[in-house]
Amino acid sequence: QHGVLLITGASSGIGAATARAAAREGYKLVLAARSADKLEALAHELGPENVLTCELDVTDMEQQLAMIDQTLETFGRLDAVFANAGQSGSSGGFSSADHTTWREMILTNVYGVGLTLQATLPTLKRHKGHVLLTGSAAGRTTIPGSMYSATKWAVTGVGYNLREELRGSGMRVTLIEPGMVDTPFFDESPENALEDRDIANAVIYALSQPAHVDVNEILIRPTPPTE
Ligand code: NJP
Repeated sequence: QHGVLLITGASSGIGAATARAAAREGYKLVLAARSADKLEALAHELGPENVLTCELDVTDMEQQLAMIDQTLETFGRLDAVFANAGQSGSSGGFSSADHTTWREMILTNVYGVGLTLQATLPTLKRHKGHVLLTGSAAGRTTIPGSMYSATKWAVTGVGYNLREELRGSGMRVTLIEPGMVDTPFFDESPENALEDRDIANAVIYALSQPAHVDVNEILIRPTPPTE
């Protein structure tokens, strides 16, 4: 019995793959994203009795607070949160990228993560809970002219600063840093990419360690092609 795991951005890609892996491990799940229909389909697949779906835009604090209320009504506790929802914006460099995509991307990737933390931490603290964040390999290396990369540097900072805030609380913080993953994040499948379940495996690894083991960061990149 592993307790209750809440996943944002659970409607596709890494979040949905993590939901599938965690369901196999015996977690009860709270699945959140904007696409209610996709969440319902996933809940149906996983067995609705152990799954709560929440329609959530991570940039809306009222919806975040409603999600935590529903979680407590349904399961009575919360043990882990995977703040994974994120978006990419246009590339092209700071001088020429389409800046109109920046606002929503920054709000989702940075502000949205902060709101998920603020909404869930009071409840998580009761059970010495575990916070996992989807940062990125792009959040510790550079992609020339990429505002997306900059948002993920911010997520790296959130992870480090949160760990300091929670020092001594018995809580754990894990930063998951994927390289290229073949998910609906990209309009076309990238070459030489990881699969969503590769990242899900890393999340399960961090979650399933004993209480005295705090997996701080996992950086996962695809193996470079041999030719
Ligand atoms: O992509 P995708 P990934 N409020 O598009 C949700 C990071 N990452 O699995 O709301 C709430 O399949 C969206 O759901 P919906 C990436 O930055 C990826 O690859 O229904 N939810 C969907 O469930 C992101 O942080 C790669 O549209 C919102 C999910 O987010 C995370 O991995 C590499 C939302 C996105 O799923 C998952 O992305 C890397 C909002 N406002 C990091 N906006 C990669 N794929 O290569 C979006 O280093 N969502």
